[in-house]
Amino acid sequence: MRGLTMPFSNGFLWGGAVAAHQLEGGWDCGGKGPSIMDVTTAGDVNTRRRFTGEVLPGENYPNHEAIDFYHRFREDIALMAEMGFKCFRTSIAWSRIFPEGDELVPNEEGLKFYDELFDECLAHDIEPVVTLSHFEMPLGLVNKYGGWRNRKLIDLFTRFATVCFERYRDKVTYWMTFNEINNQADYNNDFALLVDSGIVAEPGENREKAMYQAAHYELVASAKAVMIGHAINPNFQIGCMIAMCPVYPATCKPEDILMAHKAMEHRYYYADVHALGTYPPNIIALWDRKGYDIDVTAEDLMLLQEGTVDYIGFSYYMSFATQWREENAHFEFDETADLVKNPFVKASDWGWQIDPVGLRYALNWFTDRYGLPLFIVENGFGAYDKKEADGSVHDPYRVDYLRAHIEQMKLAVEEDGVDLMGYTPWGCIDLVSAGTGEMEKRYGFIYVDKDNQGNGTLERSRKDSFAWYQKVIATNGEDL
Ligand code: BGP
Repeated sequence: MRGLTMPFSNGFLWGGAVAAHQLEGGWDCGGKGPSIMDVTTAGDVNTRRRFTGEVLPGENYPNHEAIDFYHRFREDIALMAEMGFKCFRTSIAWSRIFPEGDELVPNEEGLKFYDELFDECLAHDIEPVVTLSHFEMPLGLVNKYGGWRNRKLIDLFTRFATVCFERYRDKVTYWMTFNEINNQADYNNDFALLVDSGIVAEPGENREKAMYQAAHYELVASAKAVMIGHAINPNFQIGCMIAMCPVYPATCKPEDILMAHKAMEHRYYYADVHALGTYPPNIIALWDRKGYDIDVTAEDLMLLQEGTVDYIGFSYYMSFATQWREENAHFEFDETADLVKNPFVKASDWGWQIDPVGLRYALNWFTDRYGLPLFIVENGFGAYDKKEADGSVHDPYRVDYLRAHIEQMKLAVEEDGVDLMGYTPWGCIDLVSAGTGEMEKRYGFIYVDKDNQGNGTLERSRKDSFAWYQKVIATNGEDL
């Protein structure tokens, strides 16, 4: 039994998280093929990025070089080790392994890169935590197959997953299948649909239906991957990855309460399928009401039941609030139309509402619903940092954010009995923002000298938060 003064177990996975396309660079090195992110431009604080489908001259593609982790990972892993990381969450770039996505034979040079990376982690006693698909499917799969609209993707993904599981069976124990699979619940958003499903919506296409179909194929592919992974190594822990933004009702008006409930169903049914192995009745009812004939076979349903996940990985940055609109007869949640500002919380420069208590709420919500171990695989504060003349970066706002969230995490474990496996703050080293493509939306403990235009030496340095997080890990979360 854990004592009350020690909320986190000895094996608690303190670490940090990144994703291949946001830090590796080397976009055409080592036989890698282009991914969807390699043909997506930078945006800015107000805009999402734009998919151009090919590399156009004169455009800024921030992922091409990113922070050049591909060539500098040894130096970076040494810094993570200095902070005391127990684990490091990254992803495998699918198009390093299968450059076009549908080859029969994987690219050995790509596989070798991850061998070296994982070996480097293990040499420092850092456990790699690996996401198979993090926003960057091979572009070839979008061009040839229409992305996850196509059932063939299930086999292509499981081929990729099998190769990774077999190759790294003795190096990696913790896996996740699809990063933030539920972002596509916001299907009117081009970027969300692209990065989750590789869908570039055609004019007049029913985006909602396309999303449900694509997500179904992904959920089946994930279930198959879980089964394959467990057969390859029964010790594998294979989780899903959910973007958790709890949706609160703006008031206690009954319709607002119901609206928030419906919004939660809409955003998180993906987790139900991953964890419980079945579709909740509200989704089936919605498909019926709208006449959506989704391709779901009896075999699919069996696979979903057999391939449920071992744990719930999730990101938590912010909470949402919603209010019912009278014209919304079916209580359908639309992230553009139905979000309202929460007057009780502050927001970051990018408008992300800062709500540490929401993390405790999320931990409780997942636990009550699924009873599975939880892993907070992203959390963090994107902010503008200023490098002083002497090279230091003072980022007390980042420490404040993380401290407040860890405090809530502690309460969830101590007072609510949540089974928490680990905590990996996002962007532990500055990297390219997924949403905007900016470098200057920084999350790191490690500063990287590069700006939004791509200028800078790429030199790494320690921010104030570096020493703070080092202390947090050394004291197993006691000294915040
Ligand atoms: C999550 C993604 C990450 C990431 C993070 C921060 O949605 O899984 O890839 O980047 O959010 O978002 P952003 O980079 O847009 O600030």
